[in-house]
Amino acid sequence: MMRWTILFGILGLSWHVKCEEGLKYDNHSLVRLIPKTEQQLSAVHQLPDAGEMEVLKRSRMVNDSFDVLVPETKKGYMEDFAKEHGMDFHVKEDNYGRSFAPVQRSARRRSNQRLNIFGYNSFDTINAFLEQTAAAHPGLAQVQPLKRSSQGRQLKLMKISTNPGANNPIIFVDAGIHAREWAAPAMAVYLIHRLTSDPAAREDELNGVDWYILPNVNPDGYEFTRYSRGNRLWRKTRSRSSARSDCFGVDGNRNYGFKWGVSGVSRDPCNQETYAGPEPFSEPETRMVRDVMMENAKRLKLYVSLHSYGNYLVYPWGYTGASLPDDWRKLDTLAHKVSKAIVGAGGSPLKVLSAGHWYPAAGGSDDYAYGVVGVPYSYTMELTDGYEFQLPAKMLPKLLPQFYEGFKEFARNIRSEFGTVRSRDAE
Ligand code: 0X9
Ligand code: ZN
Repeated sequence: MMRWTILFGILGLSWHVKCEEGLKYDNHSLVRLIPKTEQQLSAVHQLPDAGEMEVLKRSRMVNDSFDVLVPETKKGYMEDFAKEHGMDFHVKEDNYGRSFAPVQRSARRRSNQRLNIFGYNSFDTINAFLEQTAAAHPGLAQVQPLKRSSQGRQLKLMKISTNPGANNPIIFVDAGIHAREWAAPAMAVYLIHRLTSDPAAREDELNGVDWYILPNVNPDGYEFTRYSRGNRLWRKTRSRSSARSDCFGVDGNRNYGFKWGVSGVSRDPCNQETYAGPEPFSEPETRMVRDVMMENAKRLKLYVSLHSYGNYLVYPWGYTGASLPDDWRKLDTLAHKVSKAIVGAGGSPLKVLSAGHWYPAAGGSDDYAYGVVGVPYSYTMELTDGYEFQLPAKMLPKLLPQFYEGFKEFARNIRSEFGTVRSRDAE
C-alpha cells in the first residue's frame, strides 16, 4: 500500500511539474497584430484561443491591437498568418516569461506585510486591511464574512455606508475574478481606502449611496499567480474535480448562470482561458458574488466588475453582439460620463461599448447582474493599458486616483437617479 502511495505520489508530482512547466512563458513571444481593415479584424477573431497560443487581448475595432502569446514553434505560423492577411506583425517581447521575475520577487517579499495602498498586496494582507479598516471606522465600514474559496480562503465583503439604516442605493464593486489581472484588486483596495479615509468622500461619493466592495473574488488564483513567475498568467479559479479531469480551474467570468455557455467559452477543462465549468455556478467564488447580488437585489443599482487590461468600460449584453438591451443608451451615456471624469483627472479615455460588440462571451457577471438580478447599471471595467497584466506598481499612484474620479462620477449619477434622501437628513 505504502509503495503504491509513493508511486502515485511520484507520478502525481511529475504530472504536476509537467503541468506547471506548461505555464511558463520563457520561450513565448508576445505578438501584437494590428488589424487595419474589417477583413483583417474578422481574420484575427478566427485565430484559435486554445492550445499553445493564448490570446491576452482581442481587438475591438480596426487599429485596436490583438495581443497573443505565441511559443517559438508557432511564431512562423503567426508571421505567415499576418503576411497572408496583409497585417503588421510586431513581436512586442521575446522570452515573455523572463520579464516576470522582478514583479514576483517584490510580490513575495510583501506578502503578509503591512498593506501598501499603491502596491500588489497578498490576499491575507488585503483581508487584514479590511478588518483594520472596519475596526478604525466602526460607524462607517463593516466586514461581512462570506464563504470560502475552493482552497479554503475566506472571502470578505467590505460594506461602507454613512447611514446603513437608510436603505440607500448600493454600488457593488468586485475585482480579481481573473487571477492575473492584478490592477483590479489594487483598484478595489484603493477605493476602500479613499472611501473610508478621505473626509470629502462622506460629503460626496458616500452621500446617499452605499458601497459594497469585494476586493478579490478569486484568491486561490491570485495567490497562485504570486507564487512563481511560471504561474503569473494564470486566469482561472483553482478548483479541481477528479470527475472533470486532471486540469485545474474554471474561468469565473464564463461561469455565471445567464445564457451560460452560448458563446465565447471552451468546454475543455484544460483550456487555460475560457473553460466555462461543468455547470453554471460550479465555483464557490461565483456563487458568493451571486449571493451578494441576490441578497441585495432591490437596492443594487450599479455593479462594476474590475478587470484589466485595455481601458474599456463595457456593458451588457456580453453574450451576444447581435442585440443590445432596450435601455442600452442609459448604460452608454453613464459610461461616457465616467470616461470623461477620468480624462478630466488626466487619465486615458475608456472605450465604451457593449461587451458583445467587443467580442461575445457568455456567463459573465455583468450580464448576470443585469439580466437576472435586475441591476439597472452593470459594467465590466478593464483598467489600464500598455503593460498587459504587468502594470508596474510604480504607476499605481498616478492611475488609481484617476480611475477613482470615474467612481465618483458613478456615485453622483446613482444618487441623482435613485437616491431619495440625503443620508445625513435621514438620521
Ligand atoms: O473576457 C472577459 O471575461 C473580460 N475581458 S478580460 O480580458 N478581463 O478577460 C470581458 C468580459 C465582458 N463581459 C462579458 N463578455 N459578459
Ligand atoms: Zn478579466
